[in-house]
Amino acid sequence: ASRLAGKVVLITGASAGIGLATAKEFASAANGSIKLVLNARRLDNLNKLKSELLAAYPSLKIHAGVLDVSKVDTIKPYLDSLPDEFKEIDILVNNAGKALGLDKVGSIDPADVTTMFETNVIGMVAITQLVLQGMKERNRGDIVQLGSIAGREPYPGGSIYCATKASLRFFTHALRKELVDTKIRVMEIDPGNVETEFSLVRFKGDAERAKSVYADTEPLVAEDIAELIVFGCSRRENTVVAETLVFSTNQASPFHLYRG
Ligand code: 8X3
Repeated sequence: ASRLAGKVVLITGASAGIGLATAKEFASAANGSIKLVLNARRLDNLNKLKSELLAAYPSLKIHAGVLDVSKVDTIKPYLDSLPDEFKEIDILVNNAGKALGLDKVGSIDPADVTTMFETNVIGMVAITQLVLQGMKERNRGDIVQLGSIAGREPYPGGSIYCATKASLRFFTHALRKELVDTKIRVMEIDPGNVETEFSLVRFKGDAERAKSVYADTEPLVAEDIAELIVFGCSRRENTVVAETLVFSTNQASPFHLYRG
């Protein structure tokens, strides 16, 4: 835990799911001795999280602000507006991302194609480029990339989402190679099914359909992934947990999901 002390951690998409759980896990692992820069599209949820965390860990420093990474022109002004004590980002968690629909090619709403690529790829690349500048100057920092089994094994109905996560994967691995002569670590975590708002978003609010994804299984929960993120970031500085494929015990691929 002391390896995390005093670090500045920026988490995108921190208002729910894996992002929210990761904020809590960093706060807990560092016992409040950490600075969190939390952003998402919804400020009310972030403010709720902020007061909850500050009540539990009074020594925490938290900056909560609105950011939609898919609006790339807003990223630099957002980063420039951070108060000085939050400006030097040590850990960037690229968590914001989404799947929309399970439609087959030929029937995919072009707006969904654009939104998925803009959020999962274009926005992720844009914030990474900006945050990396300071990391390079300081010759330290961790970049944690939320990939997916979908980026390794494409499945029918997931063409666009899978393509965005495969893009993230190749971007991430090229980046690690570019940074091999630095102290900057690049980590990728590829989860299978995790029960969050992910499926509710994918099915555009259809709660029943979203629930059926996890029916009769014991899916991973957001905290499981948060623990792995914090584990990676709290290794000795010479250790890079380069990539982690993580399933619930019921799952072995997008196509192998045991429903007991
Ligand atoms: C989430 C995993 O397989 O539901 O990224 O697309 S999957």
